[in-house]
Amino acid sequence: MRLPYGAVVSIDGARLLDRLAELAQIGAIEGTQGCSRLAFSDADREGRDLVVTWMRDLGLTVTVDTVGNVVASTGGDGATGAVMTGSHIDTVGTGGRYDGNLGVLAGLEVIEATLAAGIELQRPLAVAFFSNEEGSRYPPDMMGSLAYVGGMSVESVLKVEGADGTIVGEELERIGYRGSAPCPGAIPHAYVELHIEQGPVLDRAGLQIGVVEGVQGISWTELVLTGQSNHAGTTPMALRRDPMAVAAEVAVAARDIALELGGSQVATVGSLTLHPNLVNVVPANATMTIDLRNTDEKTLQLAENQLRIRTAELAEVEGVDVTSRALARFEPVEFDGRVVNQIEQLATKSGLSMRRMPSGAGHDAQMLSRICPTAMIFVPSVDGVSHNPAEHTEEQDLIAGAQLLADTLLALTEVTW
Ligand code: HGY
Ligand code: MN
Ligand code: MN
Repeated sequence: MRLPYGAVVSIDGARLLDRLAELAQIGAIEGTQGCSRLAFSDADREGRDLVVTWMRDLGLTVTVDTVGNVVASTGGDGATGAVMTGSHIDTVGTGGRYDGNLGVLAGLEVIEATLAAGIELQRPLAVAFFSNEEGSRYPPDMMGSLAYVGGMSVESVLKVEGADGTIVGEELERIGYRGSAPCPGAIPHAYVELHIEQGPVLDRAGLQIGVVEGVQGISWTELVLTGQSNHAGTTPMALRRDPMAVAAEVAVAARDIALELGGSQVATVGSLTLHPNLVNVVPANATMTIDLRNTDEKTLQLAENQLRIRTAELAEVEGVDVTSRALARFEPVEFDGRVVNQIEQLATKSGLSMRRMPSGAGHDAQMLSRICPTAMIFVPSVDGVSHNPAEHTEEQDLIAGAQLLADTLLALTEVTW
């Protein structure tokens, strides 16, 4: 039976919720509903194995590429010409159970429901999970999807060294996901990603759906501040070259710059390591990361420049040396208006409350938008909390988002660009 335009398949919400719960058991964080599955860790491998088993059980063609991206398709040739969906199943170290996982498992559910309904589609459907979306163990974030679209060579991905001193290529080999499918990967007809909002906007407004128009720009920098290790008791304050003092001032400066610029500007110092990190030793060096984001590229550059100048001034006064390394830099992305409109029309048709909005978080969709018409669907995060084991989205919102994803993917199989 051919799918008449706009007719839909109804997803099985209970099956989706069961899979989300089962996957969340892998790397579960004791006493919370969150999980920890850092990219290419044993927990990541276990999660991958479970999802690949579900994909294979549906009889899908499953490919693993040279950086570990996994694509499952109803057609014979991966994602070529397919309407594609997906996200990631790696998490931050203190992650929730929905970040990324919802998009992958909802995509799988849409395919299962479509196959069960025996609907003949004009185009194949594909669902993917991309390697290392989080980037917290191995920068940059969205590493797998960036390579998938040709934005980072396989060779440079494989040699990235993690904060823990391990190497991507070796870890991929170790967990058995250094595949042979080509990367960059096949070009889909369209890509739509379902994701939790991870912010407070929808929850505060009491809305069910975010129709995502784009993703804000991201700038990750690592600073190494080098001073002079010294005795905490005998070294007069005037003789110190204390990198921790500079790190503290840089963190406050980053926050002040974001507050002064206002709007969507955010600044985060998420990691700080001191050496030798001992109670009675003035540190030798401090390594810190700075995450700056803005929906506007010019303002993001302004924030970067202001912080760079401020850091140099603060270091100079203290006699501390600064080296900086860019860990990730992505300009703001605008999604394809045709796909955004399609989502909005179908959400309206389904009577869902919604609003258009940008994404504050990075997503694989921002990379796929380089090679095909792309957009995203958000569902609310309770209290806007994410990257936290307490991350939560209500069941009815998870199911409504997955159903809208089904409606959108199937409608896009009927659209020619
Ligand atoms: O950093 C991000 O926005 C995403 O969670 N990787
Ligand atoms: Mn995510
Ligand atoms: Mn995330």
